[in-house]
Amino acid sequence: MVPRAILLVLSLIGSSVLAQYDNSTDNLRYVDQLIGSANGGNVFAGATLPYGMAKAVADVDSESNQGGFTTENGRVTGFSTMHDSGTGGSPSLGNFAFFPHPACPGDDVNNCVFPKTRRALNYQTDSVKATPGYFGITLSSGVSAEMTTAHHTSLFRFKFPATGNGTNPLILLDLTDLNGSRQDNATVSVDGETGRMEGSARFLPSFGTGTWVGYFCADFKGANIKDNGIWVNSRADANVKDLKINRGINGGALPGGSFVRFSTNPAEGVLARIAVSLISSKQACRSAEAEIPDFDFDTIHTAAESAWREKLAPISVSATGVDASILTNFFSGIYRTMVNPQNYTGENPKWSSPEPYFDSFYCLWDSFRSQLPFLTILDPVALQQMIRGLIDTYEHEGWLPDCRMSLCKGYTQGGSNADVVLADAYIKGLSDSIDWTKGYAAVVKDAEVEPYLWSVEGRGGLDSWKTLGYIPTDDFDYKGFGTVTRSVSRTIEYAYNDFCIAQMANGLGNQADKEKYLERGQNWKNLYHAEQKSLLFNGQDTGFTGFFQGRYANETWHTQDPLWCSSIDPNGNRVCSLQNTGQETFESSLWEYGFYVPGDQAGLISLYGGPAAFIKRLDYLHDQNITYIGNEPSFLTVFQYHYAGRPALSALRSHFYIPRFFSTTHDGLPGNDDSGAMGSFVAMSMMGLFPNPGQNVYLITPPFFESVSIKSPLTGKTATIRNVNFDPTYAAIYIQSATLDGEPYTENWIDHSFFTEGKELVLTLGRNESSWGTRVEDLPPSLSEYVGFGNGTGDGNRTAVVEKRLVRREGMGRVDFAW
Ligand SMILES: *[C@@H]1O[C@H](CO)[C@@H](O)[C@H](O)[C@H]1NC(C)=O
Ligand SMILES: *[C@@H]1O[C@H](CO)[C@@H](O)[C@H](O)[C@H]1NC(C)=O
Ligand SMILES: *[C@@H]1O[C@H](CO)[C@@H](O)[C@H](O)[C@H]1NC(C)=O
Ligand SMILES: *[C@@H]1O[C@H](CO)[C@@H](O)[C@H](O)[C@H]1NC(C)=O
Ligand SMILES: *[C@@H]1O[C@H](CO)[C@@H](O)[C@H](O)[C@H]1NC(C)=O
Ligand SMILES: *[C@@H]1O[C@H](CO)[C@@H](O)[C@H](O)[C@H]1NC(C)=O
Ligand SMILES: *[C@@H]1O[C@H](CO)[C@@H](O)[C@H](O)[C@H]1NC(C)=O
Ligand SMILES: *[C@@H]1O[C@H](CO)[C@@H](O)[C@H](O)[C@H]1NC(C)=O
Ligand SMILES: *[C@@H]1O[C@H](CO)[C@@H](O)[C@H](O)[C@H]1NC(C)=O
Ligand SMILES: CC(=O)N[C@H]1CO[C@H](CO)[C@@H](O)[C@@H]1O
Repeated sequence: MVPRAILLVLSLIGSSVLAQYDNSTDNLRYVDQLIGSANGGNVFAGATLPYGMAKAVADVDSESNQGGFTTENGRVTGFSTMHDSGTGGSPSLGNFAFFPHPACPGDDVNNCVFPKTRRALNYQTDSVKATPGYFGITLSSGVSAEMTTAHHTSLFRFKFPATGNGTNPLILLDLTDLNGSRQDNATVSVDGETGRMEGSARFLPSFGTGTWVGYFCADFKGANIKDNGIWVNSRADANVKDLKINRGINGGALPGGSFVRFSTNPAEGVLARIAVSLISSKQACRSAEAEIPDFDFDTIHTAAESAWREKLAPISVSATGVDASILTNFFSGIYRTMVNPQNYTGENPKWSSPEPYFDSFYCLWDSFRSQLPFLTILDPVALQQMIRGLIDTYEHEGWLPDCRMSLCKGYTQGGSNADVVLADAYIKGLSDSIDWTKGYAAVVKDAEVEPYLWSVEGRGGLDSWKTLGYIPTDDFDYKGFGTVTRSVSRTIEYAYNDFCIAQMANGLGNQADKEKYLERGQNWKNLYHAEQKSLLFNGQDTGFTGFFQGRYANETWHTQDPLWCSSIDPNGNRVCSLQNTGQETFESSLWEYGFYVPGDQAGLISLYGGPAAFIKRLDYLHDQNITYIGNEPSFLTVFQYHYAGRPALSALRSHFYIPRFFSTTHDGLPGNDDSGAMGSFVAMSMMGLFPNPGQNVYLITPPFFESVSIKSPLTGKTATIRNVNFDPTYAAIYIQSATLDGEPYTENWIDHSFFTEGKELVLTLGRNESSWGTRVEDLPPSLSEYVGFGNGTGDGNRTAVVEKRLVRREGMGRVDFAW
């Protein structure tokens, strides 16, 4: 891909220059928003605040315009204010676009091109500039557009070619979204004198049910208004100030909106301010006036930049010796973890509540694995608000969401993974301002009560779950409805969900629930088919026996090839997602789901024949490309070597994937960023502590930097991981020994108190795998005992090990029991 201006700037910052900024907290210069803006990364590349509702960017008509702008094959159709980042499926949001025309031929407003499909223009490739809080681009018409945002409000600066006054530039506003989902009765009214535009329209969510209504308020400044009015299809009229428009009957929404023309063309450009609201256009106007009162572009831009600088400030890395692209990869990944979800506090029309409200959880199935755990470390205040919002959603809508966007219920992909999100925050000690009693009731409801529509909340098949201990392939479920597929992946995700609930029950002192959910947490065992073999598609035996398999209600086995829906499945037409003809595994294979037992890796290792056989199988999964690092179920598999006593292989594997599959080019992501999930994978892998979400466990690998420090925003204490013998060529990536606060440390994992208590972990590296972190007593907690771990280790004194951990965890106030 052609590097954009920002990449050129970064490459100019040579390592000699970098060295003097080693400990600087200005990490912003390493953020490249265009990473993942092409090749299906679907990243939002524009201007926004952290978790901002206003997200301004140029929208293009490329097929993959999910994030609005992409650098591949698109012409600019407008500049809209609401976006999501990294999502798959239909393009999300893209509401209320502006489009600038330098003039209407013959000065006749009807000669300007209004409909989106016809007005699209190419842009000057080298004009694209994207930095935190800013996006700029120049169209082939010569109009340059710059944009910055406050929380609900975008400010655009359009500079028209200097053709002199009298050419009457025009800005139109389009009642549209990216996917043309507008429903009937959208409205816009223009104030003839001031040019203020107010209106609203109803839209469809991009991966969910129902509809939602967005409101806006737009004002203009900097040039004299000549006239204004409304337009429908290709005709416009300055004498008409109010429009109420139908969807139309021909597929896409009938084009319509408003316009304003200017009689002057100042060199400083025309400013267009637009705020959005989900409550009313009056509320949008109030936000606009409060957030951007003076239309002062530079002030708003600087404030946005500062907000981002502050978010990235707690983390600092030593840049010594490492390529600038490593830093860019890291900080850009971190940046993307705070673009979505979006903070819609004060904008929720569905219920009134003093609780915060976040939206664009798109979806928790993606973000529970490392994005939300990462925010527990870097932005716990925000995560706490998100959790409160999720619990409040349960309070008012009856269920925790699995996926939620634009105030609507999104589709559930597997388990009720909000359970993992809540458990993760709970065991890591997130604030008491979270009502954990209610939070616990919410996860228990997921486990106990089947919703009528488990396609969008909770779980299906709960009768079978409670009686048979698995979701049968031919489940008879008359109580609730959803796509009756994915019986294997749902079973093993439900099992982990219950394991997480058991941990919360334990912390809350509910012994009976702890036992009950611990038991259900082992339901994954019911789908283990010990005789199941796996042949490659050429008929050759993979050599592995024993896989999860679908099972009928009569307890006989269903048959799905363990490699179907894997990344080497040669059948490109296989249906593997949420379609009703889908398989028993969601977006992945029996092979990969075969590792998804996060709470009982020791039990799984035994089932697969002990640590050596487990490693062999895990290697095969990666080496044969069965897993696909571009989809989230792969994340944990990179680090699962830790549980088999080979932490060195996790380090090796993470370097296998990064940067090979995650580079700093526009097409540098292996799949949809999924709201920052991929970004968090990169960030946590590179910082050397990867979470097993839902447990108080981070698996230790050497950071990609000589050192990484993170100041806990909650305690103000700074945790540091330092590599001794750091090798920027990454030949020495094996931990030989470690100390924690100066004391020898042999466990290959660490808990969250590392961050909150500001500890120091020093890792001494070498070029060869060592015995560090390999003994049974060094392994992370697991429900079952580790057995078969060879001489002198498997018989370690478990009681002593457990006691040691209990003592260590006292500071947390809540003890998890997972061993
Ligand atoms: C931080 O960087 C500055 C400038 O290079 C240097 O003078 C200072 O000693 C560094 N501070 C620490 C704590 O490393
Ligand atoms: C157009 O008019 C505005 C306001 O009178 C003035 O500031 C600007 O310089 C003029 N632009 C040109 C290109 O003449
Ligand atoms: C549009 O307005 C009509 C007439 O008031 C009403 O019947 C219809 O339900 C409205 N449709 C939408 C999507 O708001
Ligand atoms: C979310 O928005 C509310 C209301 O504007 C604000 O009070 C809160 O601090 C915001 N949360 C975050 C994490 O920015
Ligand atoms: C079990 O159920 C499956 C699916 O309905 C059916 O094909 C199979 O014949 C049944 N087997 C027995 C032994 O009942
Ligand atoms: C796996 O994929 C990589 C490219 O991503 C390729 O180089 C390698 O040969 C593949 N391995 C197998 C066994 O197909
Ligand atoms: C370390 O590994 C290298 C090859 O990677 C090998 O040549 C060397 O002998 C090893 N050193 C030790 C001490 O095992
Ligand atoms: C354990 O030690 C015995 C005797 O030294 C040896 O034969 C066996 O292979 C060892 N087992 C493992 C798993 O290392
Ligand atoms: C194991 O450790 C516990 C706690 O330190 C101790 O009470 C017990 O005696 C030990 N057992 C053996 C067999 O050494
Ligand atoms: C009206 C419209 O553009 N609909 C599109 C929404 O997105 C889906 C998936 O990308 C398309 O299939 C629709 O055509």
